[in-house]
Amino acid sequence: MSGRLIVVSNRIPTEAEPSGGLVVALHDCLTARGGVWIGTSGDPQASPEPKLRQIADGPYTRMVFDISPEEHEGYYLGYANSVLWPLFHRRADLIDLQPDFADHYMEVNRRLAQMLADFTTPDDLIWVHDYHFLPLAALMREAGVTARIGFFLHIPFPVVADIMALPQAGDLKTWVAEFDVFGVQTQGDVARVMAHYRDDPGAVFNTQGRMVASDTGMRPRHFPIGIDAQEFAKLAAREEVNVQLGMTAGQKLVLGVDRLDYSKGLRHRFDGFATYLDRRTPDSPKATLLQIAPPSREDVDAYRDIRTELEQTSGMINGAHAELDWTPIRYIRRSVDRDRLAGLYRRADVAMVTPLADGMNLVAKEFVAAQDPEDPGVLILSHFAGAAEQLSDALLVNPYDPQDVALALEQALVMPLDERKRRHASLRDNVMKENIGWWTDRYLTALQTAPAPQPDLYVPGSAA
Ligand code: ADQ
Repeated sequence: MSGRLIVVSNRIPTEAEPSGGLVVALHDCLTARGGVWIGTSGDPQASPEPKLRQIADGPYTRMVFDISPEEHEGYYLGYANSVLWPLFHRRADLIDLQPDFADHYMEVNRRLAQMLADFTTPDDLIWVHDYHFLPLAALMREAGVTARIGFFLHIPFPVVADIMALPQAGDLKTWVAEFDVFGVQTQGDVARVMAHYRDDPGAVFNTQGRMVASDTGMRPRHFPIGIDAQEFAKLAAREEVNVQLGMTAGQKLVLGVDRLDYSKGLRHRFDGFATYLDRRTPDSPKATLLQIAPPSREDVDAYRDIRTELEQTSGMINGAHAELDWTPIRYIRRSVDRDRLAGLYRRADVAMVTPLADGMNLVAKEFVAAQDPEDPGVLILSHFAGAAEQLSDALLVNPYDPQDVALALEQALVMPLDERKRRHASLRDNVMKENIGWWTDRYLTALQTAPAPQPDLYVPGSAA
């Protein structure tokens, strides 16, 4: 590759040696290839200058740009997290449509597009991450960028009916089509991207049924994101000894680990666990659900109520079922550091990963990597997590149905060792092979070998 790799994401790591799966993967990839990582500074400025500022140099360069406090409200809290996030997670009922949200979103993207046009050369490879920057390729093309531009969507792509709730539904077609590679997590996402163009004479489908937006040649492709599984497995084996939970012998540990977000289905999970408790017989194992869920995005209205709702629900369930030596639900709002988390995964008998919608869900993969292959725990996984496409040997559940969740929990808690080992071996095989290095290489190869960008903008509804 002759040009530089340029990664764009809303946040960029500020520490010299960053932690966390995706961030580490991009850090390693940029360290090996050289390049630039660009994101917002996280420090809103009254009058942001249209300039990229270098904040660190080394094997690769980190650059930031400022946004104003109003743009933080409108672009980040508003359009990205109060419109696109709920819409893409099948919660169109939660979207908050305010006209200045879209204006600020476009303004931030337009300013960044111009900064990138001034900064990049035609040989560079530009890799844009996530829903904060959907219009970036279209705006960069307008600003004269001819380099290859790829996109990766970390969250699910919505169904057409939900997209219609977006006032910019037509624009979304152009935004997506202008990327040379539009990467999504799953085959289901690819199908939903294609459905978005199905009735559009401006889009054509090749003989394999793959979509090619006529003017641009863009292809949606799936790239299921992975984790650094080897590393995580080592960490978990080392840390298990440090986990002290104060549980009595014979009690089983059921673990939930999530950001506090309505898409993660926590209240439904508690309902499923309560149904398990209601169905218990005297012989059933005593299980404690340890749910770790630190609050996130508390500035967004839709996030404030979940916390209270969960505290009330867990309080009611404990009130009905707790005994002197047993608290059925332990709900922890503090964040847990990575080492401890790895040890907890290893110690857990069951993990409940039951989102109502999720691009992938890395917790499911971390749990699998952390298990002792000779005595593994059981993964209960929602059909609606992207990870379900790869991890089909988990116990797959419908998170909306508390009976289904309770039955899976009963099955998991008494599953014989040979079945646990068989299921885990298959899951582990996938998590180890399709790891984060595999994902980065696969994506960048696709972008490097994508057909050269076409100069014309895709116009929805216009036949080629
Ligand atoms: P997230 O919604 O943040 O990411 P997820 O993939 O579940 O979701 O987790 C990200 C990371 O945060 C994991 O490494 C996990 O260990 C950590 N984490 C989560 N809860 C934690 C807690 N309570 N304490 C400490 N650490 C915690 C988005 C998409 C996902 C997609 C990822 C990557 O929403 O669907 O899998 O990007 O593409």
